[in-house]
Amino acid sequence: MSKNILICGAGGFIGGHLVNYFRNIGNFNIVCADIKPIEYWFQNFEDTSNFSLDLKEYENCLKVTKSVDYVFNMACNMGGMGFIENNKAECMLSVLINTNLLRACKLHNIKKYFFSSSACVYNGQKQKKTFVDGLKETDSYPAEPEDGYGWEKLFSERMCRHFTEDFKLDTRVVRYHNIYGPLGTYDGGREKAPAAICRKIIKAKLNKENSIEVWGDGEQTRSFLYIDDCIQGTIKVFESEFNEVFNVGSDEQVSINQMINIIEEIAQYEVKKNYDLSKPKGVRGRSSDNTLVKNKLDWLPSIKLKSGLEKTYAWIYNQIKSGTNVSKFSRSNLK
Ligand code: GKE
Repeated sequence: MSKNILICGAGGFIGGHLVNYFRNIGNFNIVCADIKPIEYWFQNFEDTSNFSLDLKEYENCLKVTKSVDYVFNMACNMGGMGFIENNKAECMLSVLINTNLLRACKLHNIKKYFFSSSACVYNGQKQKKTFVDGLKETDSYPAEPEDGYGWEKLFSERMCRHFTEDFKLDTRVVRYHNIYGPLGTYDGGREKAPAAICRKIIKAKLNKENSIEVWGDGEQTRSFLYIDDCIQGTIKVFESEFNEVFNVGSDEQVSINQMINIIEEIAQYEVKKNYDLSKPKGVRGRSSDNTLVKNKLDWLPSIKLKSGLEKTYAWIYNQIKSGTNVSKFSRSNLK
Protein backbone atom coordinates (compact mmCIF):
# COMPACT_ATOMS: atom_id res chain seq x y z
CA MET A 1 0.00 0.00 0.00
CA SER A 2 1.20 3.55 -0.71
CA LYS A 3 1.89 5.88 2.15
CA ASN A 4 -0.89 8.42 2.39
CA ILE A 5 -4.01 7.50 4.38
CA LEU A 6 -6.96 9.59 5.56
CA ILE A 7 -8.94 8.37 8.59
CA CYS A 8 -12.28 10.20 8.93
CA GLY A 9 -13.73 9.92 12.44
CA ALA A 10 -10.15 9.53 13.75
CA GLY A 11 -11.20 11.11 17.04
CA GLY A 12 -13.70 8.36 17.76
CA PHE A 13 -13.49 4.80 19.11
CA ILE A 14 -12.84 2.58 16.05
CA GLY A 15 -11.19 5.44 14.14
CA GLY A 16 -8.69 6.05 16.94
CA HIS A 17 -7.69 2.38 17.06
CA LEU A 18 -7.36 2.34 13.26
CA VAL A 19 -5.00 5.34 13.36
CA ASN A 20 -2.91 3.52 15.96
CA TYR A 21 -2.84 0.38 13.83
CA PHE A 22 -1.29 2.27 10.91
CA ARG A 23 1.07 4.18 13.23
CA ASN A 24 2.37 0.90 14.64
CA ILE A 25 3.04 -0.44 11.14
CA GLY A 26 4.99 2.75 10.45
CA ASN A 27 5.97 4.33 7.16
CA PHE A 28 2.53 5.90 6.56
CA ASN A 29 1.59 9.57 6.34
CA ILE A 30 -1.67 9.59 8.27
CA VAL A 31 -4.21 12.40 7.95
CA CYS A 32 -6.85 12.45 10.73
CA ALA A 33 -10.17 14.29 10.59
CA ASP A 34 -12.98 14.52 13.15
CA ILE A 35 -15.72 17.00 14.06
CA LYS A 36 -14.69 17.01 17.74
CA PRO A 37 -12.17 19.54 19.04
CA ILE A 38 -8.83 17.69 19.17
CA GLU A 39 -8.72 17.79 22.99
CA TYR A 40 -11.80 15.54 22.93
CA TRP A 41 -10.40 12.98 20.51
CA PHE A 42 -10.34 9.56 22.19
CA GLN A 43 -6.76 9.16 20.92
CA ASN A 44 -4.65 11.82 19.22
CA PHE A 45 -1.04 11.69 18.15
CA GLU A 46 1.73 14.18 17.36
CA ASP A 47 2.95 12.23 14.34
CA THR A 48 -0.31 12.50 12.37
CA SER A 49 -1.84 15.53 10.61
CA ASN A 50 -4.93 16.34 12.65
CA PHE A 51 -7.93 18.34 11.39
CA SER A 52 -10.91 19.26 13.56
CA LEU A 53 -13.62 19.99 10.98
CA ASP A 54 -17.12 19.04 9.87
CA LEU A 55 -17.05 16.46 7.07
CA LYS A 56 -20.72 17.09 6.28
CA GLU A 57 -19.28 20.10 4.38
CA TYR A 58 -18.03 19.28 0.88
CA GLU A 59 -15.25 21.89 1.06
CA ASN A 60 -13.80 20.16 4.12
CA CYS A 61 -13.96 16.78 2.36
CA LEU A 62 -12.05 18.28 -0.58
CA LYS A 63 -9.45 19.70 1.79
CA VAL A 64 -8.64 16.44 3.62
CA THR A 65 -8.81 14.09 0.60
CA LYS A 66 -6.20 16.06 -1.36
CA SER A 67 -2.98 14.08 -1.91
CA VAL A 68 -4.06 10.93 -0.05
CA ASP A 69 -4.27 7.48 -1.60
CA TYR A 70 -6.67 5.65 0.72
CA VAL A 71 -9.67 6.91 2.70
CA PHE A 72 -11.40 5.24 5.65
CA ASN A 73 -14.80 6.75 6.48
CA MET A 74 -15.36 5.89 10.16
CA ALA A 75 -17.16 9.21 10.75
CA CYS A 76 -20.81 9.35 11.75
CA ASN A 77 -23.00 10.67 14.53
CA MET A 78 -23.82 7.49 16.46
CA GLY A 79 -23.96 5.61 19.74
CA GLY A 80 -25.76 2.78 21.47
CA MET A 81 -29.52 2.34 21.45
CA GLY A 82 -29.91 5.14 24.00
CA PHE A 83 -28.57 7.55 21.38
CA ILE A 84 -29.75 6.28 18.00
CA GLU A 85 -33.34 5.76 19.18
CA ASN A 86 -33.57 9.41 20.26
CA ASN A 87 -31.53 11.11 17.53
CA LYS A 88 -32.82 9.69 14.25
CA ALA A 89 -32.48 12.90 12.21
CA GLU A 90 -28.98 13.60 13.56
CA CYS A 91 -27.93 10.04 12.64
CA MET A 92 -29.35 10.41 9.13
CA LEU A 93 -27.41 13.64 8.56
CA SER A 94 -24.29 11.47 8.51
CA VAL A 95 -25.34 10.72 4.93
CA LEU A 96 -23.79 14.11 4.07
CA ILE A 97 -20.39 12.88 5.30
CA ASN A 98 -20.32 9.75 3.15
CA THR A 99 -21.85 11.47 0.12
CA ASN A 100 -19.44 14.43 0.17
CA LEU A 101 -16.45 12.20 0.89
CA LEU A 102 -17.33 10.02 -2.10
CA ARG A 103 -17.67 13.11 -4.33
CA ALA A 104 -14.30 14.43 -3.13
CA CYS A 105 -12.61 11.01 -3.53
CA LYS A 106 -13.90 10.75 -7.10
CA LEU A 107 -12.50 14.20 -7.89
CA HIS A 108 -9.13 13.37 -6.32
CA ASN A 109 -8.91 9.89 -7.87
CA ILE A 110 -8.51 8.14 -4.53
CA LYS A 111 -7.19 4.58 -4.94
CA LYS A 112 -9.58 2.89 -2.47
CA TYR A 113 -12.39 3.99 -0.15
CA PHE A 114 -13.66 2.20 2.97
CA PHE A 115 -17.12 2.71 4.48
CA SER A 116 -18.07 1.56 7.99
CA SER A 117 -21.63 0.28 7.85
CA SER A 118 -23.52 -1.43 10.65
CA ALA A 119 -25.59 -4.46 11.64
CA CYS A 120 -28.39 -1.94 12.09
CA VAL A 121 -29.06 -2.26 8.36
CA TYR A 122 -30.46 -5.76 8.81
CA ASN A 123 -34.16 -6.53 8.35
CA GLY A 124 -35.93 -6.17 11.69
CA GLN A 125 -38.22 -9.11 10.90
CA LYS A 126 -35.19 -11.44 11.14
CA GLN A 127 -34.34 -10.16 14.63
CA LYS A 128 -37.66 -10.70 16.40
CA LYS A 129 -36.58 -13.43 18.80
CA THR A 130 -33.70 -14.23 21.09
CA PHE A 131 -30.82 -16.44 19.91
CA VAL A 132 -31.67 -15.83 16.28
CA ASP A 133 -29.74 -17.38 13.39
CA GLY A 134 -26.69 -15.27 12.56
CA LEU A 135 -27.47 -12.57 10.00
CA LYS A 136 -26.07 -13.24 6.53
CA GLU A 137 -25.14 -10.30 4.30
CA THR A 138 -28.17 -11.04 2.09
CA ASP A 139 -30.50 -10.53 5.10
CA SER A 140 -30.43 -6.75 4.58
CA TYR A 141 -33.09 -7.13 1.86
CA PRO A 142 -36.05 -6.79 1.71
CA ALA A 143 -35.01 -3.59 3.47
CA GLU A 144 -36.31 -2.91 6.98
CA PRO A 145 -33.30 -1.41 8.79
CA GLU A 146 -33.17 0.34 12.16
CA ASP A 147 -35.13 3.60 11.89
CA GLY A 148 -32.88 6.61 11.21
CA TYR A 149 -29.34 5.29 11.70
CA GLY A 150 -29.90 1.94 9.92
CA TRP A 151 -31.51 3.58 6.87
CA GLU A 152 -28.60 6.02 6.52
CA LYS A 153 -26.09 3.19 6.66
CA LEU A 154 -27.99 1.10 4.08
CA PHE A 155 -28.40 4.09 1.73
CA SER A 156 -24.70 4.97 2.09
CA GLU A 157 -23.70 1.36 1.34
CA ARG A 158 -25.62 1.63 -1.92
CA MET A 159 -24.03 5.01 -2.67
CA CYS A 160 -20.60 3.34 -2.37
CA ARG A 161 -21.67 0.56 -4.75
CA HIS A 162 -22.93 3.04 -7.34
CA PHE A 163 -19.73 5.12 -7.15
CA THR A 164 -17.89 1.90 -7.95
CA GLU A 165 -20.26 0.90 -10.78
CA ASP A 166 -20.56 4.34 -12.41
CA PHE A 167 -17.29 6.12 -11.55
CA LYS A 168 -14.91 3.16 -10.97
CA LEU A 169 -14.09 4.38 -7.44
CA ASP A 170 -12.83 1.26 -5.65
CA THR A 171 -14.89 0.88 -2.44
CA ARG A 172 -14.97 -1.57 0.47
CA VAL A 173 -17.88 -1.87 2.93
CA VAL A 174 -18.20 -3.76 6.21
CA ARG A 175 -21.08 -4.09 8.66
CA TYR A 176 -19.85 -3.80 12.25
CA HIS A 177 -21.72 -5.79 14.93
CA ASN A 178 -21.55 -3.93 18.25
CA ILE A 179 -17.82 -3.21 18.65
CA TYR A 180 -16.51 -2.81 22.20
CA GLY A 181 -13.20 -2.37 24.01
CA PRO A 182 -10.92 0.14 25.79
CA LEU A 183 -10.73 3.78 24.66
CA GLY A 184 -14.41 3.92 23.79
CA THR A 185 -17.46 5.70 25.19
CA TYR A 186 -18.66 4.31 28.50
CA ASP A 187 -20.96 7.07 29.85
CA GLY A 188 -22.96 10.14 28.81
CA GLY A 189 -25.66 8.44 26.72
CA ARG A 190 -23.80 7.24 23.61
CA GLU A 191 -22.33 4.13 25.24
CA LYS A 192 -23.28 0.64 24.08
CA ALA A 193 -24.23 -2.23 26.38
CA PRO A 194 -20.80 -3.78 27.16
CA ALA A 195 -19.29 -0.50 28.39
CA ALA A 196 -22.55 0.59 30.04
CA ILE A 197 -22.86 -2.59 32.10
CA CYS A 198 -19.15 -2.46 33.04
CA ARG A 199 -19.62 1.12 34.23
CA LYS A 200 -22.76 0.30 36.22
CA ILE A 201 -21.17 -2.67 38.00
CA ILE A 202 -17.94 -0.73 38.70
CA LYS A 203 -19.91 2.17 40.20
CA ALA A 204 -22.09 -0.20 42.24
CA LYS A 205 -18.98 -1.90 43.61
CA LEU A 206 -17.15 1.35 44.39
CA ASN A 207 -20.25 2.86 46.02
CA LYS A 208 -21.17 -0.39 47.79
CA GLU A 209 -24.59 -0.47 46.07
CA ASN A 210 -26.22 -3.83 45.44
CA SER A 211 -28.22 -3.26 42.24
CA ILE A 212 -27.95 -1.88 38.70
CA GLU A 213 -30.52 -0.76 36.14
CA VAL A 214 -30.79 -2.98 33.05
CA TRP A 215 -32.63 -1.84 29.91
CA GLY A 216 -35.32 -4.30 28.83
CA ASP A 217 -35.75 -7.75 30.43
CA GLY A 218 -32.11 -8.77 29.95
CA GLU A 219 -33.09 -11.73 27.76
CA GLN A 220 -32.43 -9.85 24.53
CA THR A 221 -29.41 -11.32 22.73
CA ARG A 222 -26.46 -9.82 20.88
CA SER A 223 -22.97 -10.66 19.76
CA PHE A 224 -20.15 -8.25 20.60
CA LEU A 225 -16.88 -7.88 18.70
CA TYR A 226 -13.71 -6.84 20.52
CA ILE A 227 -11.91 -3.86 18.97
CA ASP A 228 -8.73 -5.77 18.05
CA ASP A 229 -10.79 -8.27 16.01
CA CYS A 230 -12.67 -5.33 14.48
CA ILE A 231 -9.42 -3.76 13.24
CA GLN A 232 -8.11 -7.09 11.89
CA GLY A 233 -11.36 -7.72 10.03
CA THR A 234 -11.40 -4.18 8.69
CA ILE A 235 -7.89 -4.51 7.25
CA LYS A 236 -8.63 -7.96 5.82
CA VAL A 237 -11.62 -6.60 3.90
CA PHE A 238 -9.84 -3.40 2.88
CA GLU A 239 -6.82 -5.24 1.46
CA SER A 240 -8.97 -7.81 -0.35
CA GLU A 241 -10.08 -7.58 -3.96
CA PHE A 242 -13.77 -7.99 -3.10
CA ASN A 243 -16.08 -4.97 -3.07
CA GLU A 244 -19.16 -6.78 -1.79
CA VAL A 245 -20.41 -6.06 1.74
CA PHE A 246 -18.96 -8.21 4.57
CA ASN A 247 -19.99 -8.77 8.18
CA VAL A 248 -17.30 -7.87 10.70
CA GLY A 249 -18.87 -9.25 13.85
CA SER A 250 -18.84 -12.08 16.35
CA ASP A 251 -21.06 -15.19 16.22
CA GLU A 252 -20.76 -15.67 20.00
CA GLN A 253 -24.38 -14.75 20.80
CA VAL A 254 -25.27 -14.08 24.44
CA SER A 255 -28.19 -12.58 26.35
CA ILE A 256 -27.60 -9.32 28.17
CA ASN A 257 -28.14 -11.25 31.42
CA GLN A 258 -25.39 -13.69 30.42
CA MET A 259 -23.06 -10.78 29.67
CA ILE A 260 -23.90 -9.27 33.07
CA ASN A 261 -22.95 -12.57 34.73
CA ILE A 262 -19.56 -12.53 32.94
CA ILE A 263 -18.92 -8.96 34.10
CA GLU A 264 -20.00 -9.78 37.68
CA GLU A 265 -17.43 -12.61 37.65
CA ILE A 266 -14.73 -10.23 36.34
CA ALA A 267 -15.69 -7.65 39.00
CA GLN A 268 -15.97 -10.28 41.71
CA TYR A 269 -19.16 -8.45 42.65
CA GLU A 270 -22.77 -9.56 42.24
CA VAL A 271 -25.65 -7.16 41.70
CA LYS A 272 -29.43 -7.30 41.66
CA LYS A 273 -30.84 -6.37 38.24
CA ASN A 274 -33.59 -3.77 38.10
CA TYR A 275 -35.14 -4.24 34.65
CA ASP A 276 -36.61 -1.12 33.05
CA LEU A 277 -38.79 -2.11 30.07
CA SER A 278 -39.30 1.56 29.15
CA LYS A 279 -35.66 2.01 28.15
CA PRO A 280 -34.44 1.67 24.50
CA LYS A 281 -34.18 -2.03 23.59
CA GLY A 282 -33.47 -2.25 19.87
CA VAL A 283 -33.98 -5.67 18.26
CA ARG A 284 -34.79 -8.80 20.28
CA GLY A 285 -31.88 -10.84 18.94
CA ARG A 286 -28.91 -10.26 16.65
CA SER A 287 -25.72 -12.10 15.75
CA SER A 288 -23.31 -12.25 12.82
CA ASP A 289 -23.10 -15.10 10.30
CA ASN A 290 -19.43 -15.22 9.29
CA THR A 291 -19.65 -17.76 6.46
CA LEU A 292 -18.92 -15.22 3.71
CA VAL A 293 -15.93 -13.57 5.38
CA LYS A 294 -14.53 -17.02 6.26
CA ASN A 295 -15.01 -18.46 2.78
CA LYS A 296 -13.78 -15.43 0.83
CA LEU A 297 -11.15 -13.92 3.13
CA ASP A 298 -10.33 -16.86 5.40
CA TRP A 299 -10.88 -14.61 8.44
CA LEU A 300 -12.81 -15.10 11.66
CA PRO A 301 -12.76 -13.17 14.95
CA SER A 302 -10.62 -14.83 17.63
CA ILE A 303 -11.20 -12.93 20.89
CA LYS A 304 -13.84 -14.44 23.16
CA LEU A 305 -16.32 -12.16 24.94
CA LYS A 306 -14.97 -12.93 28.43
CA SER A 307 -11.43 -12.05 27.40
CA GLY A 308 -12.51 -8.81 25.69
CA LEU A 309 -14.68 -7.82 28.65
CA GLU A 310 -11.77 -8.35 31.06
CA LYS A 311 -9.71 -5.77 29.15
CA THR A 312 -12.67 -3.41 28.77
CA TYR A 313 -13.69 -3.65 32.44
CA ALA A 314 -10.10 -2.99 33.59
CA TRP A 315 -9.79 0.09 31.39
CA ILE A 316 -13.14 1.59 32.47
CA TYR A 317 -12.35 0.79 36.13
CA ASN A 318 -9.09 2.76 35.86
CA GLN A 319 -10.89 5.62 34.13
CA ILE A 320 -13.49 5.86 36.91
CA LYS A 321 -11.02 5.26 39.74
CA SER A 322 -8.69 7.99 38.40
CA GLY A 323 -11.66 10.33 38.68
CA THR A 324 -11.26 12.15 35.37
CA ASN A 325 -14.36 14.28 35.84
CA VAL A 326 -15.01 15.63 32.37
CA SER A 327 -13.87 12.47 30.68
CA LYS A 328 -13.87 12.67 26.88
CA PHE A 329 -15.24 9.14 26.95
CA SER A 330 -18.40 10.21 28.69
CA ARG A 331 -19.43 13.30 26.73
CA SER A 332 -23.03 13.02 25.68
CA ASN A 333 -23.14 15.43 22.76
CA LEU A 334 -20.51 16.27 20.19
CA LYS A 335 -21.08 19.71 18.80
N1 GKE B 1 -26.66 0.95 25.75
C1 GKE B 1 -27.20 0.20 26.77
N2 GKE B 1 -27.05 0.61 28.06
N3 GKE B 1 -27.87 -0.94 26.41
C2 GKE B 1 -28.40 -1.66 27.42
C3 GKE B 1 -28.25 -1.30 28.79
C4 GKE B 1 -27.56 -0.10 29.10
O1 GKE B 1 -27.40 0.29 30.26
N4 GKE B 1 -28.86 -2.26 29.54
C5 GKE B 1 -29.35 -3.18 28.69
N5 GKE B 1 -29.09 -2.80 27.41
C6 GKE B 1 -29.55 -3.53 26.21
C7 GKE B 1 -30.29 -2.63 25.20
O2 GKE B 1 -31.61 -2.40 25.64
C8 GKE B 1 -30.21 -3.49 23.95
O3 GKE B 1 -31.28 -4.42 23.93
C9 GKE B 1 -28.87 -4.24 24.11
O4 GKE B 1 -28.46 -4.03 25.48
C10 GKE B 1 -27.77 -3.68 23.21
O5 GKE B 1 -27.85 -2.28 23.29
P1 GKE B 1 -26.70 -1.37 22.60
O6 GKE B 1 -25.38 -2.01 22.79
O7 GKE B 1 -26.91 0.02 23.09
O8 GKE B 1 -27.07 -1.34 21.04
P2 GKE B 1 -27.67 -2.38 20.01
O9 GKE B 1 -26.79 -3.56 19.88
O10 GKE B 1 -29.12 -2.62 20.27
O11 GKE B 1 -27.61 -1.49 18.69
C11 GKE B 1 -26.35 -0.98 18.25
O12 GKE B 1 -25.90 -1.87 17.24
C12 GKE B 1 -24.66 -1.46 16.65
C13 GKE B 1 -24.32 -2.43 15.54
O13 GKE B 1 -24.31 -3.74 16.06
C14 GKE B 1 -26.58 0.42 17.71
O14 GKE B 1 -26.96 1.26 18.80
C15 GKE B 1 -25.32 0.93 17.06
O15 GKE B 1 -24.36 1.23 18.04
C16 GKE B 1 -24.74 -0.05 16.09
O16 GKE B 1 -25.54 -0.08 14.93
